[in-house]
Amino acid sequence: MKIISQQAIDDLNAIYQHIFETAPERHFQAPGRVNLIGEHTDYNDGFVLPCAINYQTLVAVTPREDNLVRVVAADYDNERDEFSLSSAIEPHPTQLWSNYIRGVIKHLQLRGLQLKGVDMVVTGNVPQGAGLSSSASLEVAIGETFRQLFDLPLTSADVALNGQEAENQFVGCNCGIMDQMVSACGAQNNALLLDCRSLETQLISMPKELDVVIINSNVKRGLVDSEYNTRREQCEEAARILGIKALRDISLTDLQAQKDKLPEVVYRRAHHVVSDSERTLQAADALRAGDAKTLSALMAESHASMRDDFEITVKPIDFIVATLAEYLGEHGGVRMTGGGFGGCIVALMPREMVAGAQQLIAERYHAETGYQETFYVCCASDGAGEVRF
Ligand code: GAF
Repeated sequence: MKIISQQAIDDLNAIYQHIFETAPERHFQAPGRVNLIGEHTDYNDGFVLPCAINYQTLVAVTPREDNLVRVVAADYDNERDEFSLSSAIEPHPTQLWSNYIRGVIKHLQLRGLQLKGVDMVVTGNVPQGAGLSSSASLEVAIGETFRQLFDLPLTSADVALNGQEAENQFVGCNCGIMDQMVSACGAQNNALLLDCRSLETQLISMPKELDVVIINSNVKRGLVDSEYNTRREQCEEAARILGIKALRDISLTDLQAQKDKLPEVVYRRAHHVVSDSERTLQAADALRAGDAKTLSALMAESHASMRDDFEITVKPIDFIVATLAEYLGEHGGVRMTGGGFGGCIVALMPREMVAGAQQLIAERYHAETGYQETFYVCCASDGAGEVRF
C-alpha cells in the first residue's frame, strides 16, 4: 500500500514554492499511532503494544547556512513562525502548534548538538485531538528532520525521548514515552512491543488476515490534561505506599494480596495498570500466534478495566465497543485506545467482517448517541524517516 500520496507531496511543494520561492530539498515524515493494548502503562514503566499508522506529519525542508528557523504550518492557514537558534528559544505566545517545533529544537540544543537554520513547511493528516498522537508525530517529524539534515549522533529512541522532553517540559503535557517511541521506531506490517523501562523493542508481525480498524467516536476529548495528571499521581501514590519504584515492579497476585494497604480508588487505578501491562505481554504472544480468540478476550478485559478501574472511557465509546464485541465474537478484538475521555476505538478483525462492522456502527451509533463516527481501515506502517520517491 502506498502510504504517502503524490498529491500530498505536490500540495506541500506548492505551498513551499509559493512561500519560499524555490523547491524544498528534502521531505521527512513521522506517523501517528494506534495502541492495540497497554493503556496508561507507559509512565508506570510497563509494557505497551502500539503500531504506527498510515497517517503522518509531513515536512518539506531546505537547510540554511545561518541560524534562522522559518516554519510554516500548512494546516493552520499557512501561519508562520520565525526564530533564531542563537537566542534562547521561548514558547510562542499565541501559536500553540509552533511550541512543539520550538520545544523539539530547544531540547536538541540542550543536548549540546550543533544545529543550523532551516526553511520548512509542515502539514499532516493525523486526526487532531482524537488520541492518535498527532502531537508526538509532529515532535518526532521535526526531530528526525534535524537528525538527518545535520547528521546528529542520535538513535531513533533519542529522537523519541527528545520529543517527550519537549512535550513534558516545553509544551507542559506530562505524557509517557509510548507515542514518540512508536512514531520513531514503528515498522510496516508490525506492532511494536515496547518495554517502557528499558526502551527495548520487539517487532511483532501483524497477522495477515486481521485488519486494524480505528473508529473515531468524535467525542471531543475533555479534561484530558487534568484527568491524565490525576491518574499519574494516583499511580505514583500506589507505588509509594507499596514501597516500589513504579507499578511495573509488582505482579497482579502481589498487588491483590496487598489490597488493604491502598485507598479504594488508588487500588483500582493500580489494578488497571498492573493487569493491563500483564495483558499486553499475553496479547503480544497471541498476536505472534495469530490467535484471534485470545486477542478478543484480552482486549475485552482491557476495555472493562479502563472503564471500571481506571475510569477513562465515556458512554458513546462504551457503546461502540459493546456493539462491535457482540458482532465480532471470538473472531476479533475491540477496545478504546489512547489516553481516554473521548477519542478512538481500535479493533482487530478479519478482513471479511470490516464492511459489516462499518455498516453496523453507521446504523446504530448516531441513533443511540447523537455523535457521528469516522471509520478508518489502517495498516501498520513505518516509523519516521525520509520520504523517497
Ligand atoms: C497518551 C500519552 F501521551 C501516552 O504516553 C500514554 O500514556 C497514553 O496516553 C495512554 O496509554 O497518549
